[in-house]
Amino acid sequence: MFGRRILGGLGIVVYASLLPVLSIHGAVVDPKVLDACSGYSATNVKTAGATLTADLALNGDGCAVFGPDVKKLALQVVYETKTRIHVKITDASAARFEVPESVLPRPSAERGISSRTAAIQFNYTASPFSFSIYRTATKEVLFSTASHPLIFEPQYLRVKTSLPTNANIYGLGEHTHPFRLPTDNTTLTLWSRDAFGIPVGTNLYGNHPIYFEHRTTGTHGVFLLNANGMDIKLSNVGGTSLEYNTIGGILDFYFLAGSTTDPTEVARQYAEVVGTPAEVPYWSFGFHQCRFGYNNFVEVADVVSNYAAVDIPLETMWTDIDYMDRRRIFTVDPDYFPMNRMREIVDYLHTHDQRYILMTDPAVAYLPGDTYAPYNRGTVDDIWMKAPNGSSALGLVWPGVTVYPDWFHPKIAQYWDNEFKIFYSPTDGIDIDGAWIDMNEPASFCDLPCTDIFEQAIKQALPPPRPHPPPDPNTPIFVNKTISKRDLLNPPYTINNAAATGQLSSKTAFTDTKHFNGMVEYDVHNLYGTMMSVATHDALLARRPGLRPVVITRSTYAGAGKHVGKWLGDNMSLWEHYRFSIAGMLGFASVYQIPMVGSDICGFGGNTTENLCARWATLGAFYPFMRNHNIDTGNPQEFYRWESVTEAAKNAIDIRYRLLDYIYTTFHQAHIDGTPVLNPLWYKYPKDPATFSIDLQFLYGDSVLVSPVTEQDSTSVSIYLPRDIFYDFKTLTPIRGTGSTVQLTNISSTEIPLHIRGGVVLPLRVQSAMTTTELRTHDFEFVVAPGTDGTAEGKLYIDDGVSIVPGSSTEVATKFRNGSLTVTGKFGFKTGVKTSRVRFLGVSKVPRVVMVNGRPVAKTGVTYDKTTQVLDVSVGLALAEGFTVHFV
Ligand SMILES: *[C@@H]1O[C@H](CO)[C@@H](O)[C@H](O)[C@H]1NC(C)=O
Ligand SMILES: *[C@@H]1O[C@H](CO)[C@@H](O)[C@H](O)[C@H]1NC(C)=O
Ligand SMILES: *[C@@H]1O[C@H](CO)[C@@H](O)[C@H](O)[C@H]1NC(C)=O
Ligand SMILES: *[C@@H]1O[C@H](CO)[C@@H](O)[C@H](O)[C@H]1NC(C)=O
Ligand SMILES: *[C@@H]1O[C@H](CO)[C@@H](O)[C@H](O)[C@H]1NC(C)=O
Ligand SMILES: *[C@@H]1O[C@H](CO)[C@@H](O)[C@H](O)[C@H]1NC(C)=O
Ligand SMILES: *[C@@H]1O[C@H](CO)[C@@H](O)[C@H](O)[C@H]1NC(C)=O
Ligand SMILES: CC(=O)N[C@H]1CO[C@H](CO)[C@@H](O)[C@@H]1O
Repeated sequence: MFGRRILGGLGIVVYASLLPVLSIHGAVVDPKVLDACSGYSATNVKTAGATLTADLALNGDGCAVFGPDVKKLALQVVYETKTRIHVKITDASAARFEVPESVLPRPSAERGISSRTAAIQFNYTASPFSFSIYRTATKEVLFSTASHPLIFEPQYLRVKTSLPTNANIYGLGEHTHPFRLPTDNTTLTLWSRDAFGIPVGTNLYGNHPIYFEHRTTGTHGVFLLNANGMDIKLSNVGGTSLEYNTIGGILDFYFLAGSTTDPTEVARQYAEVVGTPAEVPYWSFGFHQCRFGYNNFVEVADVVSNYAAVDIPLETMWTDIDYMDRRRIFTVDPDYFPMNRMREIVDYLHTHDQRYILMTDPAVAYLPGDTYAPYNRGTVDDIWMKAPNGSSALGLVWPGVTVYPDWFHPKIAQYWDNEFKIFYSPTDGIDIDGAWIDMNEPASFCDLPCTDIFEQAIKQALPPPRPHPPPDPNTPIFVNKTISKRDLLNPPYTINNAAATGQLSSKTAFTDTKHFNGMVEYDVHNLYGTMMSVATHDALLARRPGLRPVVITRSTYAGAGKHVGKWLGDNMSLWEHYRFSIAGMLGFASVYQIPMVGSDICGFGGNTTENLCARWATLGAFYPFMRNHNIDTGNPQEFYRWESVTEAAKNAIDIRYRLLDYIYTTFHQAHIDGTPVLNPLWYKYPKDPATFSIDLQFLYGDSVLVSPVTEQDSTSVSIYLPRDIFYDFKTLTPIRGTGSTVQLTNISSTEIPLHIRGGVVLPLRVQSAMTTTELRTHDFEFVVAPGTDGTAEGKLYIDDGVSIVPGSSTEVATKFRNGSLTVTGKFGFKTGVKTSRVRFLGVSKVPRVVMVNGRPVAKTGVTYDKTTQVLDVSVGLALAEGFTVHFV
């Protein structure tokens, strides 16, 4: 779903992506003007334990580039853990907006930390004030503002650090850029935007001001905890640099030491700040089908039957806004999607171990004096965002003129929970299994200056509003005007917002809109999607207490992964977007701690093709969140529409499902400590510069290398294999990587090249299934793929798959050394399944003897294939205790 404009209701879509990217917005400031500012001087520097404080006084009159410079700042530096330094610079004399703790709780500092034992150090120069962060052991400087003065004005803050030439920078999303960001003149703008198509290099839905920088000497991270609109500029002019330009808030940096050997350390350290991802139910890794444009309940039911007819596993059916009565949330269209028939569909799905998910947008149709209960109840509770004069702030979204829920209102949780309880009631509503939330930037279709929103609703043919609405009966009068010295609509520094006119309020809520707690949209805009995510997560939890909610959102802020998953938004059915999906996904899964992520398979906008859809089905099977979805004006693209796509989907889902416990285990680890679910190659080969920019291959978990064919109608692909041992996933034969590219040819559109990275014991289900419920009844096999040192290790985590606090779990550790696999662990969760066999890869000769638990295995239980070097050993033991398999 997306916020496009339909011109004259004719279904003409404006494809922004097809136009050249023009930088028509954004402040153009000569860097020399900024660098000539005189900055601040540090005085009154005090250190106490792990804390340093200082006053920063403006040198002279400042430079007043975008307003008067703040005269006196307060600096606080805290060594919070051995690997984290928190640097905070605020206005010493006045409170400024900071991201509320309710949205992003701050990590606490560990006790007994001292700068002497920390992995990184804060260093500063008193005048003009600058600071740097360096590695304690090597003195290597990681961040330094030395060449660029600090600028701190009411609506403009600037910090600029020097970087190594052509630095390897990852993160700073959400954007459509290569995973390794180009440092040459790149602006990353953070301002939630309802973006249709794939506007390369523009601001998109979410905001993650975190970057990881990788060097062969180590990987570190920098998180700027600031939610205001900002441009982050990477440049190679006068040496590579990174510059923050933000229009509000404070400078609140977390420096993460990362590690000199393991890049994934920095991911875990970032998780310590923003939280680890929510655990998701096992079923949510099943295959999802969705589209915009299912016209009625019959079509929805047909899709379910059609998938069953061709034996493609369909776990979850979805419906877009089509189901709503005049596109009003919490309603069904009585003629097209009548409640009794919808309930019949949901019942059918549930009795077949399948699930159902519906879209919910935040905007509520503005219908004073009508019988639309969600509007009336919200009005009684007075929970809408407010215009500066105190009346409800209006937006223009799918149902026409709307109001927006204020996620800061103290009654909002009660309101949202109640609406979910009523409409999604298991007894007389739609008993959904998860929620899909969209348009939560929040989006508005009103074109600025938006002087007559009702007229625009008519012009844009959005469901017909009344021409002259009565005023809201509760509109307060004689309300004192908010007095703000800030220009909330058009601040002096213009961030590079790509929305229509480029003004902050373009295509979204007005930035002078007020929240219950007095905060203004100018400051909290970028938090809206995340706050709706939390409210929706909690509303689902209230419906089904104790069970892990599934919420898939479009807009996110740092920390959203603690509550929800995310789809990459409204992409197009283009090869370019198929390729971009990997970089987009790596950002969320490997950096931003939102690993339940995927892009619309086969593409959302435009029409897909058979070849693209087949390839995308195979790539999509390695997205953590696997969903096919498309636009109402596009041709249908369910996998069963073409024979080759049917076969591609079956093949890929077969592999995905057999690997599902492996990825579920990886996800569990991510939930515990933030270990990435997906890995760019450089996370595992940090000393190999050839891996730093690879974003067309990635590791699913730690050990399954995915290398899709990336070009239209091609059957070959050049892949990079680092210096290591790999095993072809299909044949299981060993392949030596030599640190060079390898050409793979004759890859049918129903296949995807996969390799197991040596050093792992993979747990696989022996066979796939039509539902994940059935899958959980199938036995396991362990595939032992030794690394270059001849050893391998693995893990397997199983619980009931749905409970937030599972009563029991099975946690298996596998270890292979010198011909011997030991399987140990605790087996608290009764899986009811067996380990049917163990497959040892890269075994160079027939073993003389094979033993399970010290007893020789009968000849019939052992097979050895000389060509593939695979040794299969039957085990047949219940997965309820440890065992060993040994061969000589
Ligand atoms: C710390 O900063 C001072 C300048 O104030 C500089 O002389 C010194 O080299 C810096 N130390 C490190 C390790 O970067
Ligand atoms: C940087 O990019 C902008 C927008 O594409 C362009 O206008 C500008 O000339 C570029 N600057 C340099 C130094 O290349
Ligand atoms: C409040 O301001 C809005 C525009 O933001 C305007 O449409 C509305 O009529 C005003 N209401 C009152 C009561 O002045
Ligand atoms: C407006 O402000 C004045 C002075 O601060 C105060 O006395 C009055 O109660 C306020 N009115 C409202 C409606 O809040
Ligand atoms: C898709 O193709 C159909 C014809 O098969 C055409 O009518 C439709 O406009 C196309 N849709 C898009 C979004 O390009
Ligand atoms: C390509 O693969 C197919 C099987 O998928 C096989 O029949 C055919 O011989 C192969 N062609 C070449 C040139 O290797
Ligand atoms: C490996 O196993 C062989 C044969 O069982 C034995 O001779 C050798 O000592 C073992 N090596 C190690 C390092 O355990
Ligand atoms: C608006 C947009 O471009 N959305 C997404 C389209 O798809 C690519 C890849 O799937 C994403 O990176 C974009 O964010």
